[in-house]
Amino acid sequence: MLEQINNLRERGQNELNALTGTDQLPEWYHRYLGRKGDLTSLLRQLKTLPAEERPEMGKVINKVKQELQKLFESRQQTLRESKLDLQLEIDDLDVSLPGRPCTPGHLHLTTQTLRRIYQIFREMGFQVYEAPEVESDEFNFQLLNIPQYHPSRDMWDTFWVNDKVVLRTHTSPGQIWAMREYFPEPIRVILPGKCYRYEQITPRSEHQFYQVEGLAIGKNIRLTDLIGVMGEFAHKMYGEERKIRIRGSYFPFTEPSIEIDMSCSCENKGCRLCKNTGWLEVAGAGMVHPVVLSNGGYDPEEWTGFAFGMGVERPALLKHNIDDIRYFYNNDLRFLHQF
Ligand code: FA5
Repeated sequence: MLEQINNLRERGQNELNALTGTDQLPEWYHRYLGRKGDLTSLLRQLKTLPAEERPEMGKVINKVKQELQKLFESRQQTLRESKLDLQLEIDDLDVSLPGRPCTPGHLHLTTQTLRRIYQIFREMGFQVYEAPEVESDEFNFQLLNIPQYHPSRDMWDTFWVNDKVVLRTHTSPGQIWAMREYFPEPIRVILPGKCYRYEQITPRSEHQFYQVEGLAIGKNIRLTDLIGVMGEFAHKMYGEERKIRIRGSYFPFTEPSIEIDMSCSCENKGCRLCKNTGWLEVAGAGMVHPVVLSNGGYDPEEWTGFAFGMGVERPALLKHNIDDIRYFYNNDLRFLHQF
C-alpha cells in the first residue's frame, strides 16, 4: 500500500505541475482530493489491512493529503498570477492613462445661505430647533391667535392636505412646539425650514421657499432687543453699508408687529426685484402676543419675548445681486455653478 501511496503522490504532483490554466484545477482537485477522489478511496481501503498497520498507514495518507492540498493552493496562486500577467500583456489596457475627471458638486446657494444664517445667530446664542413641515390647522393658525374664519388667514394662501392638515405656510407654528418643549426655561432658538404657499410665482415669490423663524422668551425682553438682534444680523450678513428699515405692521401672533426691510442692491436706482422702491422686505417680526405665550405654556404676566420670520432666498437675492427668485430651483447648472 505504501508504494501505491507514493505513486499517487508522484502522479498527483506531476499532473499538477503540468496544468496550464486555472480552468483545469477543479478537475485535478476532484481526482485527487475530492470526496470520490483517489486519496479518499485509499483511506477506504485501510480496512482491508491488518489492524496493527492501519493507524500508521492512515497517518501517511493524511500527510500526503495535506501535502497535495498545499501544492494545489500554491499552484492555483501561480496560475492565477500568470493569467493576470497574460491578460495585461494581450489586453489593450493602458493603466497609465488618467481617468475621466469627476467634477465635485457643491452646496446649493440656499444651503450656503442657511448655514451663514445659523452661524450668525449661533454667535448671538441661538440654537437651531426643527419643527414639522406638514402641520395641523391648529398649530399653523389657531394656536397663533388666528381663529377659524378670521380674515387674517387671507395673509397666507394655503395648500390644504385636507380640512385639518396643511403644508405649513410659515415657520411660526414652530414657536408653539419650541415653547412647549422648553417650558419653563428661557428660550433662544431659530427654526429653519421649508414653507409652502399657494401663491403667484413672481421674481420675488416662489410657492416653496425657506424661512428662518427666531424666538426669544425671557424676563424683560423688549422690542429694542429685537431691533438690536436684527440690526446685528443685517450687518454681519450684508456688510455695514446695507441699511435696515423698520415699519409698523400687523401679525395676529405679535403685538406690536413690525416689518424689516433691507436696502436693495440696486442702491435706490430702482429695479424689478424691489419694485422700484429701493427696499426689499426680508422679515416680519414683533413681540410675542400674550395669547401665543399662554398657548405655549408661558404666563404673559411673567414672561415676554420677541419673534421674527424671514425668508432665506430673499436675503440671498440681496447678497448676490440676483434679480429673480425663480433661478433657485430651476436646476440650471449655469446659475448654480456661480455660487
Ligand atoms: C410670516 O410668514 C410671519 N410668520 C413672519 C413672522 C414671524 C412675523 C414671527 C412675526 C413674528 P410673511 O408672510 O411676511 O410673514 O413672510 C416672512 C418672510 O418670508 C418674508 O419677509 C419673505 O422674506 C419670505 N417670503 C414670504 N413669502 C415668500 C414667497 N412666496 N417666496 C419667497 N419668500 C417669501
